[in-house]
Amino acid sequence: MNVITVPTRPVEGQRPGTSGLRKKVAVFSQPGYVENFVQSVFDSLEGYAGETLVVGGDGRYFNTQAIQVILRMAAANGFGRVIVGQDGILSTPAASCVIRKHGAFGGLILSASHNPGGPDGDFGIKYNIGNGGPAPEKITEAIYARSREINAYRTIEAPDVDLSRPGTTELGSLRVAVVDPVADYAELMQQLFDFDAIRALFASGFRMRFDAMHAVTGPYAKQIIEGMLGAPAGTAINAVPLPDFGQGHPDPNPVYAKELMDEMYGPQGPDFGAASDGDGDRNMVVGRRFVVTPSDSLAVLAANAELVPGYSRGISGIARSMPTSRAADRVAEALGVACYETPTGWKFFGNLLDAGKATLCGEESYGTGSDHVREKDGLWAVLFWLNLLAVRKESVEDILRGHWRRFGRHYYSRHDYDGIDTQSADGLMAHLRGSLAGLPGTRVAGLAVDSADDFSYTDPVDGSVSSRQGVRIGFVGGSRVVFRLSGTGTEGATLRVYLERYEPDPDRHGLDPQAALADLIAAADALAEIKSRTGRQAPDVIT
Ligand code: VG1
Ligand code: CO
Repeated sequence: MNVITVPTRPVEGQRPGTSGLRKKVAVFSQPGYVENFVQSVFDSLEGYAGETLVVGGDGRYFNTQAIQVILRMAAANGFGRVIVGQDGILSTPAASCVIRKHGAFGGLILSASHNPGGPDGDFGIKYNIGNGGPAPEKITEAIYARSREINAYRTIEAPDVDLSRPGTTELGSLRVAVVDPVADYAELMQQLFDFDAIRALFASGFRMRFDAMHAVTGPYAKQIIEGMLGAPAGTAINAVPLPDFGQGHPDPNPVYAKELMDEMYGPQGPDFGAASDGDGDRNMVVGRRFVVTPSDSLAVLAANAELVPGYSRGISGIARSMPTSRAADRVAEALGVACYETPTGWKFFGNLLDAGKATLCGEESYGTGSDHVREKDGLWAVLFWLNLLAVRKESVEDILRGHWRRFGRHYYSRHDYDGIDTQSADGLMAHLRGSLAGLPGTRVAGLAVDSADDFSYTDPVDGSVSSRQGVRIGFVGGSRVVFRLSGTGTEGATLRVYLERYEPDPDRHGLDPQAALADLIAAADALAEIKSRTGRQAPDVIT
């Protein structure tokens, strides 16, 4: 094997964000760009000689080109084996599953998740460690530091590997195993959920629609929901991964999953609807004419976990990202288990899961998961819901209404302002941070401020500190507004405003969420001067 050392120079801005490096395809396809980043990753790791690397992506444009580059570089850098999904496909949770099951050293996942794909769309690379989860900040910072001083990368001269057929080939001294991307994952799902009960549910005429949004979960949903669980053919729609996701925005929320929402709210809608994102780690769950917020979904799964075989012995704890509503906290309290509040991004759950401190995790951004892998897992959440529906024999709406009667309801919404000018966004956050000390005890838009801070997290396992993770303003009575800037966007800045109000009174559980949150929306604008600083009169996306 002839290893070539290619001289290179650092490129600007290869700093991994909330989940990996995400840029426009045009940026990723510059000569040497992928090579620089991948070499920076390898240079930041130790002890991988002869070890296994898992590689796969969500099928978006540039996926297979990047994979071929990675295979040659993995060979040149001394990995012993690469496990790669057939056609370059591996959903994010499936990659996590494969890393764990085969004891891999780590994995490279090619995805920009819910961001649009295609030649004008986005691409991304994320490194996951041996527990199957996203690299912690210590590693991503080392990768970034390395990318700023890199002067050479290693590769070999070799033809492309045929990814279209399962089997093993040699690439220099590297063994490349092309595997069925669904098999290991499907086996794990079978261990966690009562497939017989779900099969009986479908056999009884229960109707479901799963929208894969032309992204990676199509093959998984076809094989598991239609194949193994016997749902009628056509239950999974948009189920062939396309390089441009059919020109869509593969983000499973009521705004972008419009096709599914129209059907769920139409005449004779199915009993249950679900969708997943570009790389398969997000999920949206919908009943007939009834949306479930991700924060509520986490709380419901936690409250009912013992009904599902994989969690029948109970859960050890719950973890949620800071902006996620506190609906899960109430369940944790009732169950007598701990509830952890972490910064945004799945990497912060890894230590808690590894230490057995938490079993279930969730984020308001349509992310739910458990200790079965170390990523959020879209299809897992859908199967969990199916298992609950099969056991409880109630509608999604009835389950939620029962939950709110027991625990109270957390009205919740996120307002996103996309593609705003970076300077205005930074100015807005600086202004907010500067005002924090004077806020408690004052009134904003008629609401009494109780607390104000910039969230800082100390990892209870390794003691690492992550500061400046989002501005939180608490009001007397328990309502909350949170502000932070996105770490996954590729154009300008995205301001996220998270709004939450707790309502214990069951007679007031039927309000429209935006109406229920109206005074908080006004307070958010007064606090952050959103309209005047961004020039926007309204959010681009409300979820
Ligand atoms: C967003 C979400 C966050 C999620 C991240 C990655 O990050 O808010 O909860 O973990 O995307 O999700 P940000 O920094 O843009 O708010 V995925 O499905 O894109 O890997
Ligand atoms: Co995703």
